[in-house]
Amino acid sequence: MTLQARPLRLSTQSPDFETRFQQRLHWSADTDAEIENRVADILAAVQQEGDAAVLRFTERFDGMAAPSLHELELTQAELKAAFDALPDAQRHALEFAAARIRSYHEAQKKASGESWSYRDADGSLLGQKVTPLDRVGIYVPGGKAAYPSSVLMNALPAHVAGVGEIIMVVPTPRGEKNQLVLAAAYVAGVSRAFTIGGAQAVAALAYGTQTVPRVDKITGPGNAYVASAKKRVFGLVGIDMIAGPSEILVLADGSTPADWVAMDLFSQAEHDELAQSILLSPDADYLDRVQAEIDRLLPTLPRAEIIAKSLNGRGALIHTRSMEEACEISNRIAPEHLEVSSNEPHRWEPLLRHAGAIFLGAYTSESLGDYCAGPNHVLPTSGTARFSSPLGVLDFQKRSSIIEVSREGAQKLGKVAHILAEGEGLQAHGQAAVLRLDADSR
Ligand code: HSO
Ligand code: ZN
Repeated sequence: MTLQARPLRLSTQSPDFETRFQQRLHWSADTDAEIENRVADILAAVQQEGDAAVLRFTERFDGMAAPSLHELELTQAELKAAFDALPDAQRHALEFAAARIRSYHEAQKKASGESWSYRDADGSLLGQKVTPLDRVGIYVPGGKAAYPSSVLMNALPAHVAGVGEIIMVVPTPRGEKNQLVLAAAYVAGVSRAFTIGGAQAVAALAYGTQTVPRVDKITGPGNAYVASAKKRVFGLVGIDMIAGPSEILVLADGSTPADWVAMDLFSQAEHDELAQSILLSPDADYLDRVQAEIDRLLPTLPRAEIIAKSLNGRGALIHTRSMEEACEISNRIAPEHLEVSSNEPHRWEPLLRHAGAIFLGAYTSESLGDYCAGPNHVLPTSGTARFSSPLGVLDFQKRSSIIEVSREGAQKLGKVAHILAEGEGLQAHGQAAVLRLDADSR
C-alpha cells in the first residue's frame, strides 16, 4: 500500500467541530512509573558514588566502557579539530548561523537583560541588578535527535548572558561521536564537554561528581529519562522547560503557494510521529490544494513514514469562517510555531497573543527560524506558550533587587513598616525600623 498522509479535515461550522478539535489537540506526557523508578535509582547512585556510578551507567546504557570519567571528556583541541575537518560549506553555515543567533541575543540582552535603578523623591535608590549564572549544563541528545543547531541555540544565549562556564553533555553510544555536534560546541564556545548522557549525565551536572562540576541550571531537550531526571533535580538546580513534541500551526489566507505550506507542515511532522501540524484557512479550495501537494510531495521525502504517522495521527486542515476566527483558534491552541502565511501578515499579527514564535509572511518558513534567522528555536510546546517564553538570555541570568534607603526615606518608610510589623505581631521587624527614626520624629 502506498504511503498516505491525510490530516483530519474539519470545519468550524460543523456541529461536532468542538469535540473533534479537542480530541485532536489532546496530548499528555504520560509518566511511566517504571521510568520514574529507574531514574530515581540512577540519581541516587550518582549522588552517592559520583564518577563510579556515571561510568557504570554509561557502560550499561551506551555500551561504552572507560577507566575514568576523564577519558570521556572531549578536549578543546578535539572540538576544534571537528570544526576544522568540516567541509567549507558546513563550517561557514555554522558560523553564519552562530553570528545571527549571537546578534539576536545581544539585542535581547540590551533590551531586557540589563540592570536598572531609579531614585525616589527621598533620594532612596531602588533597582535591579542582573548577574549571569556562574555555570550551566547543556544536555544535547545523541543518536537520531542530535541537532547541532540546538547546541548553538542553548550555548549562545548562555554565552551572551555572560555565563562563566558552559558544560555540555552528549550521549555517545558505542563511542560514535557526531562531528557536527562537536563542531557546533566549538563555534558556540562550550567550556567543557563530556560524552555522557541519560539520567546519569543530568545527575552528574546537578550534584557534581569528582570530575563533572556541579552546575546551577540545566537546559536542553532529551528523552523521557532525561525529562524525568530534569524534573527531579529541579529545585536543586534550575531547568529550562520540559518540551513536548514539535508543533506548527499555519494561518493561511490562500496567497502562499500551496506546496510551500505543505512542506512547512512536513517540516515539523518529520521531527516526530507525535509532532503536530495544523493548517487553518477560510479558503476551502486552498485546503484542497495543500492536501494535493501533500499527496504529491510526501513520496519525495526520506522521512515520509514519520511524516505520514504524524499527519494522520495528529495533523488537521481546518476550514474557518474567516481569518479572524482562525486567529482566535490559534490563540486557543497557543502553538510552538505559528506561521502567518498571508500577504498582509501585519493585519493579523495584532490578533495573535499566544505562540512560541510567530513567523510573518510567505517567505518566512519556520525552518529558517530553526537554524539561522536569529531567534531561539527552543520554544514552549503543548500550549505552554500561554504562560512561557522562548529560551533566551534571560534564562541564563538572575536578578537581585537593590535597595538603598536614604536617612530621609527611613523616616517615612520606618513609620509604615512599624505599623505593618505590629499588625503581623513581629516586634523585631518594627523595632529595626523604629531605631532608624531620627530622635525628633520618634
Ligand atoms: N523545530 C525544532 C528545532 C530544530 N529543527 C532543530 C531542526 N533542528 C524545535 O521545535
Ligand atoms: Zn525543526
